Amino acid sequence: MIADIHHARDAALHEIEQAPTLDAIVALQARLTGKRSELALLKTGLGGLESVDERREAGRVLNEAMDAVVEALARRREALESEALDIRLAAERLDLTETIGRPRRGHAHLVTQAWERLEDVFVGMGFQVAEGPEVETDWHNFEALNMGEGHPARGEFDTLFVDHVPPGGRAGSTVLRTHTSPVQIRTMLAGAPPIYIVAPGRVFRRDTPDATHMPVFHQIEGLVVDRGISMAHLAGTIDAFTKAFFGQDFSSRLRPSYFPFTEPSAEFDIQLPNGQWLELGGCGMVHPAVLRAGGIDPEEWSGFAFGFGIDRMAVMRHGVGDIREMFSNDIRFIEQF
Ligand code: FA5
Repeated sequence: MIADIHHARDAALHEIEQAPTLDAIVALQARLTGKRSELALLKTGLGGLESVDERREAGRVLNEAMDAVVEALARRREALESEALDIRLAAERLDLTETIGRPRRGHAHLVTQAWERLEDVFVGMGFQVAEGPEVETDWHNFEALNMGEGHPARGEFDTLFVDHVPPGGRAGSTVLRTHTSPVQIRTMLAGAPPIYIVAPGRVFRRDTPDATHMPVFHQIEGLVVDRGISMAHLAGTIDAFTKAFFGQDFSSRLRPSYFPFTEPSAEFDIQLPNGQWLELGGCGMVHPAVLRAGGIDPEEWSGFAFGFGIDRMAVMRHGVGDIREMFSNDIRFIEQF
């Protein structure tokens, strides 16, 4: 009897040791510890033993054997559970070192980069940064800039109007600013000369998008008002700026032009190292009527102003073929800069 019990116990322990899965353990538990298990059947045979001592001894060994089986089942279940957990953790593991080792950082948009660099260059030349609103009055955007109502130059700016009538104003007198030049007026009215400011900002025109035009684009305005300012100061400033912003292999030229708010006026072009010319903006000596609109006496003060397209500068600086590329939000393009 004792030998049978040991045999049954050893066979059970061996099976448990070999159990490959948790499901197998569940099945073994029923088979090795249930009512029809070999040990349970041996128990029913206890009554057949002759002496009380023999029965007691066999009963003790049987209980020990059952305890050993139950304990072995628990141990094997625990081992299999921890194995399963390891496997799941390995499968769900995120390799954080992939991002830590090679971080994918974003960067500022090309136009923002150019905008910030322009500010840096001009601040380095002693200018302060000013700003004005994108929704402007007709007066600041046109009238004070020597473009009264019906002035033909207004036709140059394909204006977007805002459906807003200010108190005491008239319909059609609120516009999306067509250029940054109204900041000239706001700056002059806000303080007294000497004035050395640049004003970068977003401007709007009903222009059809093409390789060099966008309906929403960016300009940087410059305004200097001081005693004895001449065209030579303007030319020198633009030359210094061109070299600082684009590099020594870029050159610039001024072409005679016309703007109602400057007299004389010029167009400012720059030349790429490959020889191609691009118009970047307009400039000139601030018109006396504009100084007066800004509350400044033209007999005492003179000044120059310029307004450049920031988007076109970014295009030039990076050799982008088409201005629209910068606003297509194509990550393959944007990531190159
Ligand atoms: C002006 O807007 C004047 N306010 C500039 C100025 C300021 C002259 C101060 C004199 C004194 P213009 O319309 O030419 O000028 O525009 C200036 C520059 O803005 C252009 O040379 C060009 O670089 C850029 N620009 C104009 N229209 C667009 C457009 N649709 N898309 C992108 N850039 C443009």
